[in-house]
Amino acid sequence: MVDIDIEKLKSGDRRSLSKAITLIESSRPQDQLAAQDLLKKILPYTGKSFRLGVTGTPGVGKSTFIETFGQHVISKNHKIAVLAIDPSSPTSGGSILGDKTRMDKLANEVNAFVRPSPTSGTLGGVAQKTREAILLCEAAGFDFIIIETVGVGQSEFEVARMVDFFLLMILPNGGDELQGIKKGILELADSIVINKADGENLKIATQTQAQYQSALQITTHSSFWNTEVLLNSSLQTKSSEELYKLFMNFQNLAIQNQQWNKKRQAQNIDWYNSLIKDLIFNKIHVSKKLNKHFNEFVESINNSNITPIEAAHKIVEEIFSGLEK
Ligand SMILES: Nc1nc2c(ncn2[C@@H]2O[C@H](COP(=O)(O)OP(=O)(O)OP(=O)(O)O)[C@@H](O)[C@H]2O)c(=O)[nH]1
Ligand SMILES: [Mg+2]
Repeated sequence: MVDIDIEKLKSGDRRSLSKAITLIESSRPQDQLAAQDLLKKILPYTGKSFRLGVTGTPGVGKSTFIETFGQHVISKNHKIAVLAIDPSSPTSGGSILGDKTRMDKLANEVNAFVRPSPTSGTLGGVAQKTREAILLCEAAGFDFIIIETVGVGQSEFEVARMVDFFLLMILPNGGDELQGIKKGILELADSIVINKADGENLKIATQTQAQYQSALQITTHSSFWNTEVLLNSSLQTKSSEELYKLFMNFQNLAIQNQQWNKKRQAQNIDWYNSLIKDLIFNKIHVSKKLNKHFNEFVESINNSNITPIEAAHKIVEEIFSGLEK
């Protein structure tokens, strides 16, 4: 069994932090118990960070941005942790390596911790584990946390629900404006960055910026913050300072407007709710009897012998039957 030295973890030891994240990602029942115990113990030391989510299509330049920006953040006396969520990695296998190689310099910094995406199949899903990993990084003294996610499946939405600031990266693309942007994502973005705004791309990036600016006018956002469309190039360090100022300004405004803690509280309750759903679902599969009935219902649904709604009611009733009296 993995044994985590909490004092070492709190002192910022990256090996202990790595081990702790491996523990929470483990699906072995005894590891899960140890993980819950660990999270309980470190909880008082969490919360003191800026949590930034970065999303965008593959190749938009997320990792390159984090590599450059991360080093800038370190120069501002922060300790930075980067966690990646890659829902496509189990099949493509490519992006994990990509993340590693494109954050080489950052990963070698003493005040940085870079962790690639966990393999899927972890209980409760990759995104849930990332929430726990955020807490572990905070307990280890990392006060600037970046979650990188490819815009695949639901991962963007899940990341938006666990960060303070959600950054959407877009490629300069004059022709097919707003294409491929999932419904609801623009509303979630606290900033939109048109990336690779350099060299020959600059002109088209400016056009793309204008398109998104007008698209934003018809979306609703929070009361205290104005979502802007910015240009970025990771080839220039000037961009890093501008974005850093933007994030710190957001934090100050959110605190002044009593929105900083409010958002985190809402995210915690949201997390709590989705955990309950996950845990109930897991219960079905750890119980031999329930699992058998569950699979029988799957067959019955396939054979049109029962409706999905009836089957779901039956399973849920079975789970709670012992508690009713
Ligand atoms: N010109 C220019 N190229 C960039 C910039 N940022 C990234 N690139 C290039 O774009 C390519 C993809 O960059 P990544 O940072 O790996 O993109 P990503 O979004 O992390 O990609 P995935 O992790 O695969 O989703 C690389 O070849 C980078 O060198 C930029 O600001 N300007
Ligand atoms: Mg990447």
